Order: sequence, then C-alpha cells, then structure tokens
Amino acid sequence: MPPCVCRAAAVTKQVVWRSLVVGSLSIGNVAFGWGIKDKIVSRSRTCTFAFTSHLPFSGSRTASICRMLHYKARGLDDAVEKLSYPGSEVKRAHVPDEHVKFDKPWSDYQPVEYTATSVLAGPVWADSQDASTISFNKIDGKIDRQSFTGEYKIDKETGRPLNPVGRTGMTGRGLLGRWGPNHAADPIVTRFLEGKLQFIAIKRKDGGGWAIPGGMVEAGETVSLTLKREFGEEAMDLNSKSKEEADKIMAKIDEMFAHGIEIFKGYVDDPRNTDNAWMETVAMNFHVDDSIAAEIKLEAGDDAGAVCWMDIVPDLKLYASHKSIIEEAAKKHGVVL
Ligand code: RP5
Repeated sequence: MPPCVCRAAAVTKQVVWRSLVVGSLSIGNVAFGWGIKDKIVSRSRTCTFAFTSHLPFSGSRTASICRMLHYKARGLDDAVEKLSYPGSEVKRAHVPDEHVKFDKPWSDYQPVEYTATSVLAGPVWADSQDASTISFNKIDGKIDRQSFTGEYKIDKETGRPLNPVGRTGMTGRGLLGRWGPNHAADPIVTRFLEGKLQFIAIKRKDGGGWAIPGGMVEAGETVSLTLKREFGEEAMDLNSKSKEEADKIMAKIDEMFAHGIEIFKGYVDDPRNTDNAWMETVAMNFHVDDSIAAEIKLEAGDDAGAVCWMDIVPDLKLYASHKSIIEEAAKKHGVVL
C-alpha cells in the first residue's frame, strides 16, 4: 500500500507577506540569519544581509539575535494577532515590533504573568518556581542552561533569565518547564517520491498543527538520542510496542539516523515562549532512499495524533519556526521554494 501522502498543512487563505527574521544558522564560526516574506529571502556566508525588509543584520551570532524579531512568541500567526496562549484562556499583553527588544526601555510594559498549573505541580522536567537559585548560562548538573544564541541576561530584580530575542507579552514559564532555554531536537526525515521532496510530519495533539516530530532533550540525554527517541515515539509509536518490536524499530532508526546533516541550531519562534522561558533546537536531516523509506511503518504515537509523508511545497503551514527549517533542509536537496 502506498504510504500516506498529505497536503493537509497547506494554507488555504492568502498568506500575508511579512518581513521577519525567524532564525539563525551557524556553520563553523559563521552565523547565518534570515529574513522571510513567508520564505527565506536572503542569506550570505559573508554575514552581510540584504533584506527586502527593514531588518538587515550582520556579524556574530549575538549580533544576529540582537536584530531578530519573534512573532508566534508574541501571539501572532499569519500576521493575525491572537495573543492567546496555547492550552489556556490567558492572553499575552500586546508587544509592537518597536518594543520587542529589552535593551530599549518601555515603562508602559505590563506583561501577563503565567505559569501553567502542570508546570507549577513540579514534574521531573520542570524547575522550581524560584529562579533565583539556578546557575544560568552554564551546564547545571544534568541540565544544559546555555543558549545557542550566546550569553543571555538575567533580570536583576527577579533573578529570572531574559528571552534573548525580546519581549513576548508574558512573564513566567507558561507551559515550558525550564527557566531560560528549553532544549529540543528535531529529526527531519526526507525522501523523493516521483520527483517530489517529502518529509515525515506529525500532527501535534496540543492543537499546534503539523510539525517536525521533535521533542525536548531530557536531562542528561544527548541530542542524537533525543532525535531517535522522539522519532520512534511520535512517528512509529514505539511506546506501545513489545520490547522485541521496539528493539527492531530502534535498530532501524539507528541505521537510518547514522548519517545526518545539521540544518539548524538556535532559537525557535515557539508560541509557548515567554519573557523568561523559550525554545531552542537542533534540527538534523536524514535523507532516505526508496528501499529504506518503504521499511518505515508510520504510526502516530505519544504527542502525535497523525503522521504522514508530507510534500514540501511553498504553502506549507507548520508549527513554530518549522517551515523555515524545512525550507533550509529542502535547499540541501536542490529544492528552493
Ligand atoms: C519546538 O517544540 C521544537 O522545534 C520541537 O519541535 C518542539 C518540542 O516541544 P514538544 O514537541 O516536546 O512539545 O519548539
């Protein structure tokens, strides 16, 4: 039976072109950044960026993050301001573009304080509510509290870390467990089918829509293990299998994930981000040929409600910054959207 191929994430309405920078990509010591008008419009190894927007930036990784704006982290999606925070009735305070950066004082700023009760309950993946005793910008025991964006600042009054991109209209941690960076890993499994590039996408159960089957790096876990574990759990329903079946699936994933290309490492414009807690990820591409692709039995599990091979097309609509990350992966295969 042919594998499920879906285009469900295609945007049906006209996308409003907007100018934004959603990420930075580092290769060696060179930091890349991009501005998009719903797609990447410029990139350069020389670190000089010519945008069609008013957002040129250049220089180091830190300089890149200084100029970057986030949108979903302010409750904006498709240029529509919703302000609502995922999984709650809580609304963020409105933050206009010109007030995003913390280094520009804004005396009228009144962010909404919110940390979900599931986080306040103190599960193993969450910090305690008092941030003042945490060693930020360091490896803290088994938890990596360093940011790919460089050293982040700590608010002198509250002892809380400050989002390196800027204001989000919300303080606290929202749904995120860690103060500061919350590290994730995103496996991008691609193939060509009848000349079309596809990737394995999952539909998030939290209402976030279609996404790369990524997940949080657990305390003490390596990124390479997170990539395999999350792919196994979300795209192949590893957790519902017997030990014997699970071992076979993991052996297949080990083989598939033996050679990957790093696509992105940095800040994610995630709708759960707050002024004090944010997502960062490492995205790796694993390209498979027909014979390996035929052996991948897709089955949604864990946080995924559905899974499929999805065409990589210009009108993709994906969770957080995933569209830009997928576009970057597509370029590695000669596909420019
Ligand atoms: C995104 O959230 C990351 O890129 C990753 O895909 C995901 C991790 O969070 P969960 O899927 O574990 O909620 O920012």
